This record gives sequence, structure tokens and C-alpha cells, in this order.
Amino acid sequence: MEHLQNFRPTQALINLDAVYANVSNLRQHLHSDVHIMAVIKANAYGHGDIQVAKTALRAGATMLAVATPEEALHVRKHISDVPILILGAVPVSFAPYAAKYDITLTVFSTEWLQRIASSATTFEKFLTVHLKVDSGMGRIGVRTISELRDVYDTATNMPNVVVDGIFTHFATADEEDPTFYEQQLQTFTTFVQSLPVKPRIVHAANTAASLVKEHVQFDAVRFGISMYGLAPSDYVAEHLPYPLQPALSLVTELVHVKQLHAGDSVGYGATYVAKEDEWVGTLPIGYADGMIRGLANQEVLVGGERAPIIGRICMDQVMIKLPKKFPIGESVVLIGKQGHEEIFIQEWADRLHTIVYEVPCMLTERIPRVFVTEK
Ligand code: PMH
Repeated sequence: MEHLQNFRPTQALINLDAVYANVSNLRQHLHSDVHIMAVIKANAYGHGDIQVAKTALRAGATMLAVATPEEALHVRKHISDVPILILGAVPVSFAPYAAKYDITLTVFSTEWLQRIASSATTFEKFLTVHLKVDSGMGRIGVRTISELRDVYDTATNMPNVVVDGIFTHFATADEEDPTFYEQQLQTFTTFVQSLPVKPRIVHAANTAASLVKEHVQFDAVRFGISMYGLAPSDYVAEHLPYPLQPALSLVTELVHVKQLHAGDSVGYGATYVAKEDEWVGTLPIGYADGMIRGLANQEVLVGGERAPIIGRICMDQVMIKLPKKFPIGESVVLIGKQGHEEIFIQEWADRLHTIVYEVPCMLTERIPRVFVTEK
């Protein structure tokens, strides 16, 4: 069948120039010999992994990080010759493919290494690994120096395995109180110093640490949320070394406009009842797109003004109260700018009592990502 797509006007516009600016500003901010690892897991936090990765690489990133084998293979299909690190634990069955496709794995268990030992002798290429230290996040990683030495010695004694890096992850780098962060940094530094040879790439910083902490850059930083123009926390937002440019907008169009009279109701449960004559529009987006029902009471932009959602959000549609009559096809912005008004992802996150990370990840595959760039 011919390529027929995007009839529905609901789209996530991804401004790749914003991604470029966010990464190249970080490039200026960091010491020149520090690598930028662009974190593009979960389809680049819902923004589109391949396009974001290519843009980040043009802007100065030299490495990519994902969460799963599937994500790594997808990226490798489109991008060769750039290191890709899988940040999560992977099953031993993936190890031969990691070697074959030049994908770097996170390793933190001697047992895991022993389980790949027999197949490692048949790997077509070296398997590159980064060792993971759990310095306080409590997620994955070795927790003692003797565990680290065990994993390190086992890996370095395996013929086809190369220990290329070591890293940790901060739990509180985006908070004002530095106590726990400093403890983690101290622990990690001690662990790294315990190794007989420093691996080539030592890395610890996420966005928050990259932007607001000094002396934590090591050999690379892992840059996620602010590549997309979002601050990891209010504290970081207030201490940014350069302004961030949000990359994602969510847009649609009015597909139906009608006048209600006093007493007419809207939506499942007939929860909204018009008090007077009012104009109501229908938008082709709903909870199956990730616009979940917790966003009732959120506003959208139409004609450069805010208009509230009314009634319950349906699976594929949602109704809004219009300030006046608008034609069908009038453009509506759910996230982003229209005229002098702007709705930030933070506003959705606040409404949902969550963090900005969750919002773009929540937008389902039914919403096409449309890439915009002037460069
Ligand atoms: N490194 C690791 C190991 C991560 O898990 C993440 C984000 C990053 C770097 C990038 O962090 P940033 O986006 O704050 O820059 N991981 C997650 C997570 O697991 N849940 O929320 C963010």
C-alpha cells in the first residue's frame, strides 16, 4: 500500500533546532575534553530517538545511551560508528549480539560474566562493558569495593571482554541540599581509585549534575532531560547556566464546533452542564494518545487564548469551551506557544502531580512525531 499517514491533525512537533541548541550550549559549558553522552532511551523521552540522536551528534555529543537491547539495536540500525551504551541490566543471551553490533553493556555482576564466559570465546568482536557502581541510588550496581574488584578482575581476565568504562548514577543531584550527592560522589571516587587501572571513560553526571554541579564531569556526562529543553527540577531551573529551549509542541485542530444552550451537557457521565449559551469545540485527541483523564481542567490554546477542557476526556476526543465561535480546522495548541500564550510541559506535570520526564514519554505512538528544523 502507498505511504498514507498523518491524516489526523494531532501531532507532536519536535523542534530539532532546539535540541541542537541545548546540546551545543552544554558543549560550551563543559570542559572541552569531556564527552557528551546523549541519553535517548524510551524513544528519546518520547521525542524520536534517531532524529534526536543525529541532531545531538551534530551538536557535539559523541556517545549515545539507551535503556534496553531493543532500543540499542534500533539505534544501531540507523547510526554506525558511534558508541551506544545500554544503561540497564541486559540478559546474558544478548551478549553475543552486543559484541557483534558493537553495543556497550552495563555490567555489575561476576555471575553474569561467568554465564557469558563460554560463549565469549566465540564472539566475533570484543564485547565492551562499563562497570556500574551503586553509590546510593539503590537500583543496579556493585555496592562494595570487593564486589567491584571481583567484577573487574573477572572481566579483564576474559579474552573477548574490554572494560572501557565505569559509572554511577546520582539520586539527588537536582536538589538544593548537596549532602547525599556529595556522599555518592565520594563513594564513587573511592571505588574508581581502587582499580589498578582507570577505565577509559569514567562518568557520573546526569543533566542536573552537568548543569549545576562543579567538578563532576569526569570523562563524560550523560545528558537526558535538558537535551529536550526541560529542567529536571525547580532547583535546577532556577540555577541554569544557559536558557533551555523546549523541543516538543503538541498541536491539533478543531474538528467540530457547536453552540450549547443552558442545561446541555458534555461527555461521559454528563458531568459538564452549560450554564448559558456557549461555544464548544471537539479535539481529536484523548487518553489513548496519552492525554489521560487526570488532565481534565487543563487548558489549551486557541486563537491565542486559553480555553479549558470540559467534561471527561474520552479515548480519542476531548471537548473544550471556546471563547467564541471558531471555524473547523482552527489550530489548537495543547503544549507549546500560540500568539503570546505558552503552555509548558511543566503545567501538565503539575496538573498530573508528576515530573516533566513523564509527560513526553506518556504521549503514545498514535501521535506522530513530526520533525521541524530550519538548518
Ligand atoms: N543516566 C542514567 C543511568 C539514567 O537512568 C538517566 C535518566 C540519565 C543518565 C539521564 O538523566 P537526566 O535525564 O536527568 O539527564 N533516567 C531516568 C529514570 O530512570 N527515570 O527518570 C529518569
